[in-house]
Amino acid sequence: MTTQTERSLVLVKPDGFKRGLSGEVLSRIESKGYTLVTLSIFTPDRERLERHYAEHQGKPFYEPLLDFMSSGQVTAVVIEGERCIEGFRALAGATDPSVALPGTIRGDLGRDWGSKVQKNIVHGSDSPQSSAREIDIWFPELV
Ligand code: DAT
Ligand code: MG
Repeated sequence: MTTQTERSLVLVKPDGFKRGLSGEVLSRIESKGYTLVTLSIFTPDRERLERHYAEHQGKPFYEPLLDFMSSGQVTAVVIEGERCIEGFRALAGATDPSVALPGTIRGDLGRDWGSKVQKNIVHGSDSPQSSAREIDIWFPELV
């Protein structure tokens, strides 16, 4: 069986960036064997975040999510490697950091802070379709 090289969009969210965890996240990605394609640090604006999180529009955590994600700098990264989309999701762990397994980024480094949105350190694309869509949003020059 052969698998195609994939790319995934990874974000170190404002909570992770503020706590100085970008290097830790990048280190886990590189230690796993994936490569870094490109990286950028900036505070995302609402328009970009509305596109990125379109699937969540209308959910109770949507507005808190946009407020949180636009509250500070993120490290946006494109990673590459065979099956890196599911591989990074496995490194990241479950969405809720209280139940994310120890050994995962969210399980080791995240916790509940009592806010309306879960602050869980990282984002990773969840499918090849999402990855293509998200890389176009965050790094249009790569597409
Ligand atoms: P993931 O980031 O694991 O792909 P998601 O796409 O379902 O999760 O949701 C996007 C983000 O929104 C998630 O990282 C944290 C937040 N979130 C999701 N579900 C939530 C909930 N039920 N309550 C609070 N925040 C939530
Ligand atoms: Mg998601």
